Amino acid sequence: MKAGFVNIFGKPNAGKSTLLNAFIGEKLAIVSPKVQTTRHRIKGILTEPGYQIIFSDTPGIIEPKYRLHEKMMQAVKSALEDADLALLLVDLHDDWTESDAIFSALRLKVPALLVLNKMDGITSEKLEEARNYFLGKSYVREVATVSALTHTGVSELLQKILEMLPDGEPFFDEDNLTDMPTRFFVGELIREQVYQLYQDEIPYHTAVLVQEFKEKTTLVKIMADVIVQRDTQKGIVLGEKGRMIRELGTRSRQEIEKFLGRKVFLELFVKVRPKWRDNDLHLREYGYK
Ligand code: GDP
Ligand code: MG
Ligand code: K
Repeated sequence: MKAGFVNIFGKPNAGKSTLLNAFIGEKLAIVSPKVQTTRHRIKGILTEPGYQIIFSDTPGIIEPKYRLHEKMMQAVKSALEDADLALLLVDLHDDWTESDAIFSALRLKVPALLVLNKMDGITSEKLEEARNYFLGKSYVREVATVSALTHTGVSELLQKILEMLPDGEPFFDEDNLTDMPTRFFVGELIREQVYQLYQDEIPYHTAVLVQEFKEKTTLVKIMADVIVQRDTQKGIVLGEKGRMIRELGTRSRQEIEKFLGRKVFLELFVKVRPKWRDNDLHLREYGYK
C-alpha cells in the first residue's frame, strides 16, 4: 500500500485546481474550508485499492515580485517539505524561467516532480525544450507533461506520483473522511502550541496523537497524547508541578474552540516512547517523517 501527502505548488493560474479536479473528480473529499494550517491545506483525498494520496496546496503568494521575500519563502519551503512529494506545476504558456527562479530559491529537500501543464496547443518542440530545461535542474527528480484540462497525461502522472510515494497504511479512513481531518487538525493545533510554548529541541521531539474525539451535546471531548522520546523531555513538557502542561492545555483548548466553534474539554497525557520516530507509521499523519 502506498500512502502519502502530495503538495501542489505553482504560480496563480498554473492549473492547480484543474489538476486536482482531474485527479479526484467526483471523488473529491471536501474538507472544511476553514481548515487551514501553516503546514497542510488539504484539498482532497484520493483513496483507491492500493493507495491513498492526500493532496494539499501551499498557502502563500508566489508571485515573482515576492521572490526575494525571505520569510515568505521559508513558509512555502517548510509547507512543501512537510509533504512526501512536491508537485511543482508550470504553465507552458508562461515564462518558465520565472517559475524556475522561485523553485530553485526554495532549495527543496523533499523530492520534487515537475509538472508541465497545458500541453494542449503546445508544439512538440516547445514541449521538449521545456522538458530538457527542467530535467537539468538539480531540484527536479522527474518531469511529467500533462493537460489538466483535457486529462492528457494525467494517469501517467498519477503513476509517477505513486512510484515516488512511501509505502504505508492509509492516513484517513475512507468512510470517515470528515472526522479524521478534524482530528488531524486538532492535533496540529496542539502541536502549534507546543512550538510556541517550549524551547530548543522539545518541539522537534514531540508528537501529538489525538486518541479520542467525541462530540457530546454541550461540548467536544478530546483526549490527546503528547509523545516525547525521553524522560527528561517529559519533565520539561510537564513543567514544575505540571504548570507547563496545564498552560499547553489551556492554550490548545482555546485554539481548538476557535477552530471548531464549540466548547471543548481537552485532556493531555504526556507519554514517553523512545522509538516513536521509527515504529509508528501513523505519526506521519501528524507531519512527522
Ligand atoms: P490555479 O490558479 O493554479 O488553481 O489554476 P486553475 O486551475 O484555476 O486554472 C487557471 C486557468 O487555466 C483556468 O482558466 C483553466 O481552465 C486553465 N487551465 C488549467 N489547466 C489547463 C490545461 O491543461 N490546458 C489549458 N488550455 N488550460 C488550462
Ligand atoms: Mg486554484
Ligand atoms: K534533474
